[in-house]
Amino acid sequence: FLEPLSINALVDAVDPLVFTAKEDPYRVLALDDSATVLASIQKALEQMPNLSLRAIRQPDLVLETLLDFSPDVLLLDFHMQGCNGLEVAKIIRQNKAFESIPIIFLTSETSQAVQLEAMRHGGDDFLTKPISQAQLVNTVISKAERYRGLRKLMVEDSLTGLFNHVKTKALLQQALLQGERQGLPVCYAILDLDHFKRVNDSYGHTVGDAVLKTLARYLKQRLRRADVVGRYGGEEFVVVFFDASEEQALERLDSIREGFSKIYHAYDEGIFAVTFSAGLAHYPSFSNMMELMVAADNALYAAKRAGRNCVQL
Ligand code: GH3
Ligand code: MG
Ligand code: MG
Ligand code: MG
Repeated sequence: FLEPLSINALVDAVDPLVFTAKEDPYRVLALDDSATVLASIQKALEQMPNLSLRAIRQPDLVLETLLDFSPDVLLLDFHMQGCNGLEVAKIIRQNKAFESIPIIFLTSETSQAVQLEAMRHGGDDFLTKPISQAQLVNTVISKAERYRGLRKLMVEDSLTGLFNHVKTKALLQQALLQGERQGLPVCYAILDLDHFKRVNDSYGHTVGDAVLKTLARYLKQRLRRADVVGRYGGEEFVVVFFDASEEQALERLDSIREGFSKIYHAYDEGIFAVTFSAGLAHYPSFSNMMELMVAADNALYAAKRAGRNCVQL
């Protein structure tokens, strides 16, 4: 009979960095016309290992730097030569991509009226100069944390922590563009659990959910960093294999299929196993995203008809 694998051992083996990206420091953009102020900000923030700072002095660089650097928080000088921080904030907020980035004004204004005005124009907080190092660090980190959390919610599936449907599609598109630019193949797979309705009916929905989480963890564990794993919906998952030939992707996915089928899942009264079927399609054999997705779907359907627990091209 099959050797049961310990689910706990499996879970422990998962690299926690793959998706939570803890190594990715919070990015802080500072715009101030004073080199002295920027130097003191740098001095305060450089002691923090989880912060990465970019400092600029010209307001007209702010939009391109926001795009390029993708900061988690913006420190914005209130009074600049020939330019007002409020105006800069308004321009930033007009841009859909930056409508919720935290903006912290740096100001020597202590008047409440001015501070209220700043908040009304899209400021999230302000720090009064001279700024204490501790206050700067605390404010930056708390705002950046919150913003990262919000951004995560928008791209993550809450049950499994995998990328959600919307983000998965965006990442597939990105992988195809990159594949095209670099002349590299990309494979796209759609996975669907076999007879999953029966799992729910026999063991309950909560146990079904636990199976979905286990598959998510197992996929993350078995795939490379360059690959994308998402939950496409219900009990369907997708994988994007970057720079993988059809043979390579097929071999890896089939090995994952086999490995997963040997994991035992627990319910109140015992253990059981679950399998999945998968369809795989290859770029550039299918050269646009819609064609690639339809081809993978057809292959999945063929895998189901062929008896399930298999991968088809
Ligand atoms: P097949 O092998 O043909 O795919 O059979 P199936 O029963 O897996 O397929 P079907 O599409 O008929 O049913 C999918 C089931 O997956 C329906 C639903 O009960 C279950 N399901 C979908 N989303 C979730 C979820 O988030 N949690 C749980 N526990 N079950 C889910
Ligand atoms: Mg100034
Ligand atoms: Mg399904
Ligand atoms: Mg199914």
